[in-house]
Amino acid sequence: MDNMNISKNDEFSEIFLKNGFALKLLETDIDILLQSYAYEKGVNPVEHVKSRLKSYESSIKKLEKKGYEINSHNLLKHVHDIIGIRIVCSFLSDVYDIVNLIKNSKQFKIKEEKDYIKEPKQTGYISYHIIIEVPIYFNDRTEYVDAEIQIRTLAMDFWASLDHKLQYKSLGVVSNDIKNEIYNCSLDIRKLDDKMNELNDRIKNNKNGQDS
Ligand code: 0O2
Repeated sequence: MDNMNISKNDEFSEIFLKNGFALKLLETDIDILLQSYAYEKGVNPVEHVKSRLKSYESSIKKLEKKGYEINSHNLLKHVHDIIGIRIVCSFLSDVYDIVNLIKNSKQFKIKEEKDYIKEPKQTGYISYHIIIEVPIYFNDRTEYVDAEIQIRTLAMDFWASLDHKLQYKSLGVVSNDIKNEIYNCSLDIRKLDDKMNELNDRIKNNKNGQDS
């Protein structure tokens, strides 16, 4: 975000400015947390991390979609993912290891959790979401900014990225048949994740001489 374009007294601009600050802090915190974990364990369960600041337009669209009046109060109250960080892991068990890592880390204040792995959304969407509050120091006081961390496997990420284009944010009309087929693909994804997780467990056990 270009700070030079911020006009004082504009409540929306101030929200996005603070979110920009919080994102920078969070990116560093997450990076340090994940690197320290990989160093300690001797393996890296994370394939990649992606972060983004939701655009003003897309934040307003989200408020509209939820049926709220467009104002800064509603934006703060009802849009919790202006800051989004996505941690993509190799295996299903890695997702829960990273979830626990974040939950046990004292630096993050957890506001909400959504386990769409245990209970996928109607579309077939599978992922684990944690909403946290990021403290920022702004004009002599500490304030808290919401951020959404999505933790998922490569397979879940593959499905979600394509679903995003095909259906979730598509402007075209998607028939129920196609919706069902996309949903069925998510069941296949889940099966693959379970299988890969099982193979990973067997290989790990084999290292200890338990699988021949
Ligand atoms: P974008 O463009 O990805 O940022 P709520 O907590 O229910 O009041 P919210 O934030 O809608 O409100 O919660 P939810 O359902 O947990 O969704 C948050 C994000 O999860 C979405 O952000 C998507 O990124 C992702 N998501 C949720 N459902 C689906 C789905 O069916 N398909 C795909 N591909 N992604 C999904 P945005 O802002 O809606 O979209």
